[in-house]
Order: sequence, then C-alpha cells, then structure tokens
Amino acid sequence: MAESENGKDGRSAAKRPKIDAEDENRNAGEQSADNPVADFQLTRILRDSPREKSIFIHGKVKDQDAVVILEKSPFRQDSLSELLKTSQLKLEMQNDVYSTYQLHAPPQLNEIKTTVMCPATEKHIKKYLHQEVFLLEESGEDYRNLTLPYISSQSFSVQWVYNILEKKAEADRVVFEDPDPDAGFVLLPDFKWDQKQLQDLYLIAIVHRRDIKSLRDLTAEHLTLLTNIRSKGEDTIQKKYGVPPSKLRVYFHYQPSYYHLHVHFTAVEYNVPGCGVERAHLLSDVIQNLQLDSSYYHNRSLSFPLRADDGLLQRFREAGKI
Ligand code: M7G
Repeated sequence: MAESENGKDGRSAAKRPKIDAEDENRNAGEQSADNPVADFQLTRILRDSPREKSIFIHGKVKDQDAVVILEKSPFRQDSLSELLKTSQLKLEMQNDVYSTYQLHAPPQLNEIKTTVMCPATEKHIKKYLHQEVFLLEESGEDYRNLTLPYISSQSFSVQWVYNILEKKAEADRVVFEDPDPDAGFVLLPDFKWDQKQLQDLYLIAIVHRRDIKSLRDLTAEHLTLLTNIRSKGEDTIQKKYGVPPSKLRVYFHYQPSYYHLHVHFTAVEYNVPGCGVERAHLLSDVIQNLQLDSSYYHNRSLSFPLRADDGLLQRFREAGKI
C-alpha cells in the first residue's frame, strides 16, 4: 500500500493500521472457510473476564480437547459514525436528559475475535484457567538446577514458531524480515492483535537463531541481535503503522510460555496482561544490563509469577525454595 494512504494528517494512520485490499479479500475469504468450532461441546468455563469482555472456554471438537477464547473487539474510531447510523436502537430507560439503549449493530461492525487451540494439551487448558498466583525468585543456580530441566521436559511446543520462520504458516502476515542467521528475525502481528485498530497494537519479533531459549541465555554476544531487533523493529512499525518508538513498549517475558527467543512490541497505553514489573523486561534495559555485564542474566536473581498448578512451582517447593 502506498504511503499516502496512511492519511495526510496522520490521524487516520493513528487510528487504523494499513489493511490493503488483498487483506480485506483474504478476510472475506476466511469467513466462508471451515468453522472449526461449529461442533464445539462445552466442558467448562476456564475464565470469564466481564471487564475485558472476554471468555476462555474448554470443550471438545470431534472428541478432541479445544480451548476457545472469545473476545469482543475494541471499537474502531473510523467506523463510529457508520455504527451509529446503521444500528438499531432499543430504548431501555429514559429519565430527564438520561437514556440508555441496547444497540444492535450490523454483524460486520460487531466482531468477536475468536482464538481456537485444537487439539489443546493439558498445559493449554491450565494456562487459561483462573488460578492463585505466587511470585518466585529464581537465582542463576535455581535456573540451572530446577527451571532448565523442567522447561526442557515440559514446555509448550514451539512448532508454530518454526512454521513462521520457515514460511509454512502466517507468511502473508510477516511485516518485516531480516534473514541474517545470527542477527536476523521475523516481525509479525501477535495473534492477540486483530490489526483493526492501533490502540491494542501487538507485534512479536521472533529470532532466526534457535539456540536462545529466553532472557536467561542472553550475553553480550547477543547485543548485535538485540540492537538490530530494536532498531529495525521500531523503524518498521513507525513506517508501516505511523507509531513512533516513544509510543511502544518493547520487552521480553520472563518466564515466557514459548522458549524460543522473541520480543513483544505493544502500544505503550495498552495495558496488556504480562506487561507488569513481575514479568516484563524492557529490551532497552536488557541491552544496557548486558553492556555493563555480559553474564548479568546468567547470574542474577529474576522474579516471576507462577500459577498455583504450575509444575515448576512444585519443583521450587520440593527444593525448599518457597
Ligand atoms: P510468551 O511470552 O512466550 O507467552 O509470548 P505468553 O503467551 O504467555 O505471553 C508468546 C507470544 O506469542 C504471545 O504474545 C502469544 O500471543 C503469541 N503467539 C502464540 N502463538 C501460539 C502464536 C501464533 O501461532 N502466531 C502468532 N502470530 N503469535 C502467537
């Protein structure tokens, strides 16, 4: 799409990411594709968040376990007048200058983002089940003795990551790639972002190297990779979406769910779960810490939250660490 379509005054660019005609057609095509949840049999509600307008459910699809996340999409500023003009209003109550209505929007303006994991493993189901949370402090030694053996045997498959790197999946969603095997990465929208508006912008940069599990493995040897991700990632997001680096939160999760190094790029005003101090580590802090001390992340204690049913919490308990 040409730059000029981004909006001359920059306002439309700030409200809606570029979605070219091809994307719109693909979206339309996807509507008629198979409906993987048509046969969904509800087993139980894993989590219900009325405030976030989302619900996480576990069920069966043709005898296979499935986790489905339903989430009402944020309002799109560029379709507000269409929404108000074309919807039906049903009056609920009226009093003086106050009135409330039920607004029945046309389907295309009333989307529910739906994420399907099928077949879902026990770990997927646990990930979304509401649980009591504990904060753990892990020393470098704890990582090597307890965490590393645990994640080597228990962590989620990163096949989806390899599919992206090998262009077997989501190839049409990649917004930038640096193919260099050491310093290169792929930048694409996180599957949590429907790309309809920029308020909840969320992209991930996935490194080509396959030998870096997480923040813990990083040393000064990786500084070129990290500064490359920061500069090219920020540059691409500025050019493609009109969002400057000062509006971005760029960070790692520790612990991540998927042990293949990746960096989260989110809109700074979007309070996405996982961006708090107990889990997020800003890329620029990581770079500076490694510049000061190459073994910073090998040695220092790192805190992170774990849910009550997490097997790693059990390992820390058995070792008398909590
Ligand atoms: P994480 O910190 O390892 O785990 O981040 P988290 O899910 O606990 O945050 C992995 C990121 O990759 C998350 O932001 C996920 O939403 C995103 N993600 C996960 N999967 C399975 C996919 C996928 O198949 N495609 C894309 N584009 N993003 C994904």
